[in-house]
Amino acid sequence: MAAGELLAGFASPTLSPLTAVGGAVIDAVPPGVKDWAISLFGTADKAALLVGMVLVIAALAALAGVLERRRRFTGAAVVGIFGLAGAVAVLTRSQVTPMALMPPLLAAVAAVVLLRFLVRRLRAWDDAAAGETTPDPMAASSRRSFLQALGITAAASAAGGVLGGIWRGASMAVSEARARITLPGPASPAAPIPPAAEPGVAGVSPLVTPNRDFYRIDTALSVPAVNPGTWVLKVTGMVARDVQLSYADLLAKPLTERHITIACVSNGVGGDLIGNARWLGWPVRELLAQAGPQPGADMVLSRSADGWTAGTPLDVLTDTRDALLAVGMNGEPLPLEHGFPVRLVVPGLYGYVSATKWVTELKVTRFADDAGYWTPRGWSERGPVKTSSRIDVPRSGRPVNAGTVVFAGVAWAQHTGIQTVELRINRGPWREAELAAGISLDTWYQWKLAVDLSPGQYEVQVRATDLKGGPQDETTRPPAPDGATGFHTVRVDVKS
Ligand SMILES: Nc1nc2c(c(=O)[nH]1)N[C@H]1C(S)=C(S)[C@@H](COP(=O)(O)O)O[C@H]1N2
Ligand SMILES: [Mo]
Repeated sequence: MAAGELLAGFASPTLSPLTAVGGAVIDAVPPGVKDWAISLFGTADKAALLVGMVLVIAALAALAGVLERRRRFTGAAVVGIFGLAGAVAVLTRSQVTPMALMPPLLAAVAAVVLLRFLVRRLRAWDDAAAGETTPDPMAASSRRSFLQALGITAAASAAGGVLGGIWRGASMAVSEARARITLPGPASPAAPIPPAAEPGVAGVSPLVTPNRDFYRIDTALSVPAVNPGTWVLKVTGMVARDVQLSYADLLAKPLTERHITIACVSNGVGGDLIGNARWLGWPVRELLAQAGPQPGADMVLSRSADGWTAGTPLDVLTDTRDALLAVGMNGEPLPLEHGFPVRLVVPGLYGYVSATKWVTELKVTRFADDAGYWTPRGWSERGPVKTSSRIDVPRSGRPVNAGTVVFAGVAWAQHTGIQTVELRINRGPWREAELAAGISLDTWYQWKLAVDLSPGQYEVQVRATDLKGGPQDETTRPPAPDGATGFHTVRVDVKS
């Protein structure tokens, strides 16, 4: 594995066999398993997958050793099949070149050679030890020879692994390029946040989510390292003119800055796969206007550097909303995990149909002809965000003191806005909460309600109504295929 990662590191970080196999696993698992993994591990899902892969590889290596010791080439066959699987995984990834086959093949060849080398020494020790009754110098020396070979192998793997860490050099180079960037000021700045927008109840998620706390969801096992100096965005497909844009071109445009709340379709009721940031970018509608979409086109298939795609309705990208080709997040260049150098941010749609990170192409097309990454995997073709609300405090199951209990949280209906938030206790009548001023229709709102509660157990639920009068859907549904619905419910234990 170290040999494969090492070669991939020198060639291109995107060729890492470990990453390719992990990526293939992510693409192949049924959507239900993906949901399960996200609910179990949250944003540690990738670390969990890597740990799982290392355990599986260790088990296979042990199996290969045991088999090879019993019968020549049986263990080598296990290793060979594993290398083949790695090669297939690499081939199914985007941007395949013959070079991409080299790391898994080298890994397999290195593994077979090492396995034969070690087992031969182990056998020599086996033979020398067989039938030995008194301490035998032959057995001792073959034992020493085996342990030496094992030690050398371990040391070489560790060194290879460390050197393989050089593959991170690419993303480090991109991190350094990012650190040197100074973003221009916005031609159209974000409206100031009204002080009343954040009533300041302790424990409520902050109105603007800091970058380090912003949820991250994507299929990229290793963060794509995209060099802003060579990045280009191509507008292709059903357009009057193909357009190309460099990072420098983009920074020279009159940029728009807006607070926009984005959410993941996998966010369960009450979940935290949602965040609000101040994005800086160029309106996508201006870029599309330059390209001139042809009549009949109704979708834009955006593609990222790692091949992931999203299908966004063309009218959403050309209407008056602030759909942005974003370069900045909360006053910084986009963090690498959030799509550096350029991503899409579209108010009102779930991320899987709109928020392409590391974006490199916008293909103007039709829903009848193309589909984004998640659509053939069982998720809806269209993904408008569903009106929803969440109770942040008190936390479910956390005991509170009798008397005045302050409930507070957030509610969202991006691009429509929130009209009211209501709470009900033990399925009693709905009571209207105090809704804080919003930043804009495209962001979430905070709310709070103080309630007098005597000691006991309470079930508290929240619901929101959007500014068009649309009520939050009360039917309990899972995230698939187009977003979870139902009321967030917390259980509160009030102590005397
Ligand atoms: N390249 C790429 N972009 C992507 C995705 C992805 O898997 N790959 N996932 C999307 C999904 S499902 C969501 S919810 C948002 C999350 O954006 P964030 O990680 O910046 O919060 O990114 C979107 N953009
Ligand atoms: Mo998502």
